Amino acid sequence: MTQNILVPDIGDFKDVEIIEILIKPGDIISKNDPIITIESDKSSVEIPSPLDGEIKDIKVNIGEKVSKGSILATIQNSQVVSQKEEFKKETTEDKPTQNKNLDLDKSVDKVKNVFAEASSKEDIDPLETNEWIDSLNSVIKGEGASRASYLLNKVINQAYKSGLVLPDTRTTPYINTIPPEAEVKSPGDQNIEKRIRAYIRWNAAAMVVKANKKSSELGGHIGTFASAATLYDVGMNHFWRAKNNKFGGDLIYFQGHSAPGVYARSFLEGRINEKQLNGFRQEVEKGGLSSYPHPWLMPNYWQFPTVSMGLGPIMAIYQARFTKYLINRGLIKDEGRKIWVFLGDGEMDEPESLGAIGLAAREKLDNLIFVINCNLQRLDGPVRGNGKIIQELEGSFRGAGWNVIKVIWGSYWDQLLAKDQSGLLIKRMNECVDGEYQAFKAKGGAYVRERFFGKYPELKELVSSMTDKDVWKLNRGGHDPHKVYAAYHAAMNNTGSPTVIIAKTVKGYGMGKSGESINTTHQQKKLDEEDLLYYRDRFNVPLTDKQVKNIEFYKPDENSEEIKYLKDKRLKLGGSIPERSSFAKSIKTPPQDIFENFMKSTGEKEMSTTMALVRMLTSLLRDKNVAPRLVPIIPDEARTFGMEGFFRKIGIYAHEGQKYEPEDSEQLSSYREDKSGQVLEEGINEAGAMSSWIAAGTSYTNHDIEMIPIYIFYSMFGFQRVGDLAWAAGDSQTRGFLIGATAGRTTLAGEGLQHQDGHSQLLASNIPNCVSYDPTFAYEMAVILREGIRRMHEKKEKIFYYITAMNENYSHPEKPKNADEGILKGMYLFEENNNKGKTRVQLLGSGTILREVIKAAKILSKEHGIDSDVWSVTSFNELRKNGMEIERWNLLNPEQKKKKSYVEECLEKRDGPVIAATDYMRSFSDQLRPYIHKPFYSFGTDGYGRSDTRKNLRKFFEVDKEHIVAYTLSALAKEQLVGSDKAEKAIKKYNIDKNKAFPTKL
Ligand SMILES: Cc1ncc(C[n+]2csc(CCOP(=O)(O)OP(=O)(O)O)c2C)c(N)n1
Ligand SMILES: [Mg+2]
Repeated sequence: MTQNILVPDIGDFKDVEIIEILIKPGDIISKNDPIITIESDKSSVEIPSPLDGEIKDIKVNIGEKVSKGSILATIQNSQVVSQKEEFKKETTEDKPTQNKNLDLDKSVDKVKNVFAEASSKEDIDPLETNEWIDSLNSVIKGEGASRASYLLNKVINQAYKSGLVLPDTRTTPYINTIPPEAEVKSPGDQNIEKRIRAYIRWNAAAMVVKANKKSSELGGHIGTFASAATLYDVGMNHFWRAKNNKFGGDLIYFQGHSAPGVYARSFLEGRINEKQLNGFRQEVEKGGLSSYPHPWLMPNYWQFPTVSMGLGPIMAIYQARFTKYLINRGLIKDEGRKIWVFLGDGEMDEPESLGAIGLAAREKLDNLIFVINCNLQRLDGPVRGNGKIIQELEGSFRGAGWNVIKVIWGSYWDQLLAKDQSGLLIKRMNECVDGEYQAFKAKGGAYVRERFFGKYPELKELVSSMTDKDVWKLNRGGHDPHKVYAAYHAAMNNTGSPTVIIAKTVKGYGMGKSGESINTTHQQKKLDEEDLLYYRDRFNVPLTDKQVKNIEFYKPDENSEEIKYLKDKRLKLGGSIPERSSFAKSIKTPPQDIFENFMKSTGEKEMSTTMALVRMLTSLLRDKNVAPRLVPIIPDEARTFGMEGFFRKIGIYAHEGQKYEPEDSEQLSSYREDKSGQVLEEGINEAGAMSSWIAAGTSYTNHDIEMIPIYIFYSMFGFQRVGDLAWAAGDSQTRGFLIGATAGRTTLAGEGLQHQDGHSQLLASNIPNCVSYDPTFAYEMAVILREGIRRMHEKKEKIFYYITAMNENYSHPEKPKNADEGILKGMYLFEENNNKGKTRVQLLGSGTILREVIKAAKILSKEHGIDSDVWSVTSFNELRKNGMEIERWNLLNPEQKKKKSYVEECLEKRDGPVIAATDYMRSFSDQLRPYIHKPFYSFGTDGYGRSDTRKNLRKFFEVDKEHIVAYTLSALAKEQLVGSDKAEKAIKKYNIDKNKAFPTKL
């Protein structure tokens, strides 16, 4: 049966132009294949075929206007499926997953005891209290933990119904989450592991001390790794699986300043040699080691730059989410890989650290494990002297929906806790604040006996048979490999939520008076002989006094038990960690003609470069190589940029699919969420979106699949907002596009000061491997975009692209002949104005202001008899880079024939002074000054933006055509190429107020 294909509901739009017809009679098409592209003044969108079949007739032509219900074509079909039915089909498939964690019976059944609470003054009937506790104990014993939890929840719900004010349950008592009876035991040989750990500790400290012997400028940290050694070792020996040809590998985000410990282990593994250790923090000569994890500097080793505190956690959360995205889109296998993230307790104060934990829980990222090393100290002093950081973090993470595992006390405490029938021990543990806990570890066993246990006679009695040394030995959980193993094991097996392990440790563990648990620990990088001898003895490192004094590294023989053990463990876990590699295949660059349409003039038709870009993306989605790899990332601005058509077309990623029928389900750009959706709609969250972009742009190494992330944002909320993440992206060798949309100080007219960006290009220029462009015309954008794909995703260059896109609609000319090379290098001759042929000027412009320059050139020519060459400068930043490099070469080769920068090549044979104008600060175009050996004037939008019309704003910032004309005449007068009266006249004619203050002062 032949049916009509109609224009579906396209929202508020009417009389929308057809810009592309993608089918012809006789084509056999499938349901949802795009058939026609329509474009309003804001966005373009493809109309999909509602059914499978053969196209019979096309009823419309390009340029024709259509509205809802217009007939587009006829099709001979099989079956029409209504959108509603489809929706139902999709949602019924996705049942919510069950939280398997509720099934605690197996482990908790073993718990013999529920710790008694200490009686307090408020307890008016302790006997009754005990009865309740006994009842609970007997349910746990007889019927298991699930039943006990069920009953308690019922009781609590009943209490809420009765209007009771219940106590705060964000936190649990200050004890380990996993009771000793439920701990899974480590299969490791603890004696060997202890020795290995001791050698790693020694070498980590030695490399810092040695570097600082050379020069105290080099710096480094000892105390951090000293506190975290066990946390890393247990992971390395038992949990972290490396990437190899059978498995994708776990991803480990190491805490930045614990790097010496990571190198020290690699040294024992034979991956790093002594010379390299001696080159710690000395990277200028080849072969040194980076201060911190920097993939840029150690590209085969480090994977994640973490040292800027707070970036590790947010990037890791989005890494875990992106891993699930790739799995749900069917691009990689689900191999149960985990993302482990090591963090300092001080670091958790960074807003970025906690800022995305809600997302991790909401998206059920059970592939994510945070380990927070709570050594209770940061750089200056205690993290929470007056409180308890562990409890605070527990509350935040539990509140957000994470699986929280506290590892507070080491095994030596187990017996004491078991013996304590009064509940006073937990009471004391709960009431002490971190400032006290820190002092306990700084001041020794006698002090702990007196200040901790001494508060209650019962507790003092509890430890009466222990020596001070024994009391001192009561260890913290994060230093106990058994406790750490049990926690890691539980984290590995948790499903349905992310896990955070909050481990209590001692900063500078083992450093003694030189730096154990004292406020200055963080800064300790020099140990004198006595300190070193103490450290050696503390961990039994088999070095002679002389070797210690020489600060020698210690590495046992290759055939030693320790080295064999350590290597065997890594072999069983699949290889080395950390290691950075990539086996991703290149993506073939789309053919030249994919952007053919954009090379032609748009005639009367006006559009913004943002619209043009979105159309290009739509074309890319038709390229079979590129389409599945595109990752459009948007922070709640799809409609601003005319991208809402993507929702229906490729879907919004949602790990649980869509559980509701969207309000606009009948519309062409309906808000369609899908488990295999392609768009990452991040909400109002630029830091998160940027983290997603980094995850996608490093997918080639972390997941061995090349992806093309395109993150589109208000340019003002780009580098300015998330500059440090952009820096980390460069370090990570992220490949992909950042699109600063609504760019320019005067194009986003009404939005005012906070929205109008006149500097993002300059911020982009700070990042060495960021290639940036400010195109004006659709064909420029097209050439740049295609080349970006070629350089990054086919040729795998270590660069990323920043392109500004505008929201001002205007018509676009045809691409001038042979412009491609210049577009990519940064400038090309757009047009020449040859009229009178006497006086000439070189006019440079970019972005929307190039159009003012073009208009100014016409005025200069027609009204003032000044000829000009108009240059479209697509990238002042790229030209600057080229200029610097050539200038340097020339200075270094004084006897050689001088090379010419590209700017020089373009301008040297052209007459007249050079005038540049952009929608950015003057420093943007000023970058070319050293390479232009002619009088040079730059005009820009220095100062705060403000609301007004584009015309008024350009006048205010003096970058409109009138100012360009007047200033050009004045510049020519200065060069004595025209009379100064001409310039004066123009200033009067255009009502330019000479007394107006410079815009930065307004
Ligand atoms: C954004 C940022 N600000 C400041 C620093 C400097 N810094 C490095 S380590 C550190 C203290 C870290 O304390 P914590 O997170 O508790 O780690 P610990 O060394 O105690 O394990 C500071 C302030 C940094 N690296 N990054
Ligand atoms: Mg700390």
